[in-house]
Amino acid sequence: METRLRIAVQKSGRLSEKSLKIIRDCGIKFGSDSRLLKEEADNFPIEFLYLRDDDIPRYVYDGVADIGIVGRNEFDEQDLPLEELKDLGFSKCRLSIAVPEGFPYHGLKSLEGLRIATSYPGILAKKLKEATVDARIYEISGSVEITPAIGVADAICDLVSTGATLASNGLREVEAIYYSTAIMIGHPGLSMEKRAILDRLMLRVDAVMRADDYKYIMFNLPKEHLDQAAAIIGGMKSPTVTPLLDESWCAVQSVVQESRFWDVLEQLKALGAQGILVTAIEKMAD
Ligand code: PRT
Ligand code: ZN
Repeated sequence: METRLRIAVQKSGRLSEKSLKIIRDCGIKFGSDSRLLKEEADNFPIEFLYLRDDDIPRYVYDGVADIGIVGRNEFDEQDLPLEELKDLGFSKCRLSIAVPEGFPYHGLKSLEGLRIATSYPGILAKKLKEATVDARIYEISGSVEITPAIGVADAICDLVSTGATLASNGLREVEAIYYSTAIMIGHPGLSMEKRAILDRLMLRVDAVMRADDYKYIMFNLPKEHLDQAAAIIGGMKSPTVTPLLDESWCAVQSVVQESRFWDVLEQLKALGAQGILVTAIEKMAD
């Protein structure tokens, strides 16, 4: 039987769609029928296990799955000896302390002796210990944000992305203690065959992620400004330069980091660049 790498992804929730998208962007075809527990890809030796996110680190640890995609928060909370393969960057959130409106908060010390409700007792306890704050941690698996109102806790420590949930429960976010994104984790003792499949997958994941970080840019420029333009663009390689009929001009093509894109565009305009075209890059490998 052909060896397949087994990847655990969240069955349904905040991580599901983006986890599957990144695999699909790698050119791997599958049905993604989330009613299934297990599914094989058509054109790559991997199979999917659709699970609850909380269960993913454990399944990878036990070797039921070989790799998995999970929030860093879940991975650190469970603190299992797994390999972190890649930060995938999506599903950003933070774990924050929030208190009822009117609570006088002046740093973690304000929580001394109080009750804090959270689903992340491990991460919170570590942070409180570092700050030498002695508080009582109430572990709660869901709806942490309602606990102050019903008198169960004085403050909470919960995941936040927009902050809307806290606001609608009359809570104020006072301190972020931890930041999370989705990560790919792996079983540390994969067989040689599985490791080889993983390497092939990671090459593709890297190419997809790198492409997302860059734009392809093309423009015409007076030749005399070519050196300055190359310096502005920076990047991995010198740009591709093509002569134009008008000999005092040339056409330039290059890749530009997404984060610097607007800056670069303005500076090129100021140099006299014309006909600037920008396109997304689908894949990019070294
Ligand atoms: O059913 P299953 O157990 O698989 O899913 P789940 O309900 O436990 O997890 P899910 O899908 O809610 O979250 C999965 C992962 O997404 C988390 O482990 C985080 O890594 C990440 N993530 C990103 C978030 C959020 N953003 C987030 N905002 N997880 C939860 N929230 C919750 C938060 O707990 C709070 O209730 O959303 C609410 C706050 O959101 P805002 O936008 O109002 O601030
Ligand atoms: Zn969960």
